[in-house]
Amino acid sequence: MKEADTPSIDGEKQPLEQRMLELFRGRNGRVVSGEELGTALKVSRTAVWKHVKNLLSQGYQIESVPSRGYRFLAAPDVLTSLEITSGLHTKRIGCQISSVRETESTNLLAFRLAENSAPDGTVVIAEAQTGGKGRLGRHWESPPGVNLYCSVILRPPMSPVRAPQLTFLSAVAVARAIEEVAQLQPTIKWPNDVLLNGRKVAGLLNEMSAETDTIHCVVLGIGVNINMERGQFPNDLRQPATSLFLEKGVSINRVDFTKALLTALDVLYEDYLSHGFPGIREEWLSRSTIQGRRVSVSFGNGEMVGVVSGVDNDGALLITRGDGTQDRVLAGDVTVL
Ligand code: BT5
Repeated sequence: MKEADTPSIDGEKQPLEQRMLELFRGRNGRVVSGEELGTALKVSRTAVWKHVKNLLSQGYQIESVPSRGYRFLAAPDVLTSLEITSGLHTKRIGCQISSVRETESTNLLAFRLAENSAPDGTVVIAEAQTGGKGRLGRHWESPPGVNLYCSVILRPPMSPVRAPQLTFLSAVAVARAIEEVAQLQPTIKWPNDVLLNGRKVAGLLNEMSAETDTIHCVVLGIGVNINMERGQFPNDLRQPATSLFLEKGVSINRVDFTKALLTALDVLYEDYLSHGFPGIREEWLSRSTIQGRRVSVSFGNGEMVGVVSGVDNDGALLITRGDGTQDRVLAGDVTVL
């Protein structure tokens, strides 16, 4: 599971090992003989052992019981494509999953895969990022083994001007996954923060490759702090941050969270392709903390103060100023006053 020079989907051996895992799991910890595995998977007993060794090298705990076979003990707490694909029933999102131990940024890796024709719905996941990206060249803290760093390649057949709507789609998907897996109530702050009790638990960085009227691909970059502990956050964050673990008080299974997120993205993306933005905008607004609030928005070289009166069809924030005039803001940082 190392990142190759030319990125590729790490799935060649996967279907067989996936079926092997499913067989083991169906036995609930009982011993399965090598012969039975070989017959079910249509491979020799030597090949069975080779695949068991592969699973062991990925951190699965499988006991060899002399003269009887193998007993599955536990799956590793790692975000491998093997673990995530097992039991994932999505139509498009996660049709291919590439998981790596470490990369500079999953968004960069996703663009490299997209250049090599990775299909709509391809997902890239890393256990750690050495150069995780926020917006405007900012850094995203990405320690190994505790969080989720993923990027989803989308190729929606639509005009590039609609691409900002997909940030709303990913924010709603993250919020739904948090509710489902951690039973917590997140809120969303325009344009790309998901918060728990006012602290940032997830950030979104959507990037696009496009020509005037055609999208080549949009990469939805999603970082969620899952089991990050207080001491793992740097002191100089722009706003208070948290993790699902810190809010909930118990650690959250990262594989379950990732599956819930990919499922939510899949449902929302299908809905978006068939019915457009209105449903997503409505859900986003219902989860937003800034509707009707007086805010200051800073962007590039300026600042604007006013009351948030909504979000338009392009995903722009609508700000009503003191004199009643309305402005549209497409990018910036919002502070509630
Ligand atoms: C974001 O930017 O919130 C977008 C973050 C996107 C990260 C994902 S991870 C997978 C994919 N691959 C990437 O390389 N990126 C995406 P922004 O709104 O600019 O917020 C960045 C600011 O959040 C930083 O300047 C810090 O102050 C703060 N920050 C950094 N790491 C954080 C963390 N883990 N949790 C909360 N806040 C953090």
